[in-house]
Amino acid sequence: MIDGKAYGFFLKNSHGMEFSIKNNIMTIQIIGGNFDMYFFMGPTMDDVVKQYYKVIGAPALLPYWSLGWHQCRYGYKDIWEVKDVVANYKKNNIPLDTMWIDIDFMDGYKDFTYHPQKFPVPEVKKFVNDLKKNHQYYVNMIDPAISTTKQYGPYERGLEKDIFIKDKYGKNFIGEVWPGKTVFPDWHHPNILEYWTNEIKLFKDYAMTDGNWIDMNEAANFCNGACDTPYEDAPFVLGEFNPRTPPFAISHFGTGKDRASLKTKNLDMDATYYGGLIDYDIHNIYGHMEAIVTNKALLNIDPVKRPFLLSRSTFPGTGKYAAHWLGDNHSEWPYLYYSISGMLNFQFFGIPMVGSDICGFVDNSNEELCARWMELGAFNPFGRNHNGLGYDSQEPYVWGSVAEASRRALAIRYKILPYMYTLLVRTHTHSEMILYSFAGEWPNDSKAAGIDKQFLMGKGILITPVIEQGATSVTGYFPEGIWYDWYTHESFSGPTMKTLTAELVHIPVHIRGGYIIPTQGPSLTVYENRNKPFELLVALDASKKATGRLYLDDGVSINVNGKFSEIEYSVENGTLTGKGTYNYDEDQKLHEITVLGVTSQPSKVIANDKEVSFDFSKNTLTIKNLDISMNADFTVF
Ligand code: MIG
Repeated sequence: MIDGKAYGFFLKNSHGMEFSIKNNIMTIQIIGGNFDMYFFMGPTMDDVVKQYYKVIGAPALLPYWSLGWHQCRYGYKDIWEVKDVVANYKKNNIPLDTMWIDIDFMDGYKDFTYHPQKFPVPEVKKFVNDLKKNHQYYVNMIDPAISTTKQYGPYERGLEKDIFIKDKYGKNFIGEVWPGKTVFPDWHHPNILEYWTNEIKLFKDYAMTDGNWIDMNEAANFCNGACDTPYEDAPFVLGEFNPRTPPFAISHFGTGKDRASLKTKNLDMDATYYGGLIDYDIHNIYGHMEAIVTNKALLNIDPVKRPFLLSRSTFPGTGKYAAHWLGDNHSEWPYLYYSISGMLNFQFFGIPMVGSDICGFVDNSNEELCARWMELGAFNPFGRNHNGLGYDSQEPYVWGSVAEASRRALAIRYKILPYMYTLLVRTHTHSEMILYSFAGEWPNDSKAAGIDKQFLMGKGILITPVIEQGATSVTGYFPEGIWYDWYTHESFSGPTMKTLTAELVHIPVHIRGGYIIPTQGPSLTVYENRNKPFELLVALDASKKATGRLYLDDGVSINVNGKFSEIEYSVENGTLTGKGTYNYDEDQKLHEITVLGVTSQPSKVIANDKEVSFDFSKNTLTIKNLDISMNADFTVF
């Protein structure tokens, strides 16, 4: 940002590179490829993002259910423990849409297998059926590396198709990952899609998954280069290009003198892909290519439904194929804080469906941290509690206060799901974002520019999380406009700094004057939520105006065949209107409208030509028991 104007630049290059900033000068050192640069001239942050998405591709159309709550951990010991987790969520009245299983389900950590004792297929099948009955979902993990165990189908079939990455000598490149010695699929191979589709299909025949998680796809390797042909790096010779000794050592596992060789925990730089490509040139797109191939494989298997993928490694454009989580964080307060800027960055990067490992991955979490993290987590676009191997359980019901904090914050999330889903779809259709930063939204407000502890969900809801240990209040900045407390509907005007009390189970949330938020529920699953009547929360600005919108479709089809509705709401001159195009047949009706910021009591309220009863107190007008169709225009004044 310069003088309130936003601009961006994108260097499209898959080579190793290093950026450094010293004395306000940025130096970029790249070890190969083209100098393919784009400049985006804004002038708003939203424009820059739109311009960038135009180059890299807009985010994927994701299923509605993926906005529900997700639970995961590394280290669930068997399928019975996983079932208990689902049951405990229900017992504690905490919403849960999707249950995840990490590599623990695998037999010897081999992809596409289930452990015969701990995760026997018939039990997993029953688990999946029970989830289906409750309209809940199941996602599990696929790592790229394929075990070289003899008689292991995915390996044997891959050998037959000859689709693994080769080493310098032309034989399959051997690394090591969780299952021991492995080979790596070559995503550039013309037969890879057929191979990968078949493996995933066979795997899904054991137990149907609703999505997959692709991890370790940097590609990570436990050896430094090939395990079977290790070598020492030779010194760089001027005038001779050798991928094993690049002319400039970018920072890799260390900086300065400690920079490691690029093969460290990696493939060899001369590991070779189809057509002679070497890892030196395309290392950085390994995960991106896996996301593309896996997305296509899921579509081959089910051409109707929107694929849901979560990828650890990403590249510009990956958002078109997968969501992302911020990777292995620690169960410590600073990581709660960093997760905010992490999520905001990924809005710009084209993967707006993003979240952190809620309550923390590495180390034991604790009651206070986990309560605060669940509160903020409720406003992560991708909301998933995830824990590392061997650490204390941290599901939200483990501590009473965390359960309560989760129920309260997730009640808001589920209530605003129609609003969030509209945001999610518009990332795909209009290159918009889900979360917005203060810097982008108030470019001419110098105080807003420095705010990295608060953010907006859409443009109408402001989140002020507590991210400090021991705090029972939080000071936030509220830019120009009217701000309404989510819970009490009390309002105040910005710009102002405000200290808000926030007991352990409370996260401050404000509605921005000028916005109309469509809501439903809250319930404990997305499915139940969608079977609840709609309400509108109208927050008037100083000129007594407000706008909002709602997008509706079946939430799962990749091609909705024109069956969607888009409604624009607006309040002007004391009249609320809903106008739209209606091609999705919505059963639920609009039952309630709450208008915040009404200064005098109206003498009567007329909804679609009929006089209706209302309540008025403390500048809030509430109209209940309405029965307005979601499939037609309406007027209320
Ligand atoms: O080396 O699959 O980032 O989320 O739980 C660990 C086990 C491999 C790393 C992922 C993490 C996941 C874990 N994986």
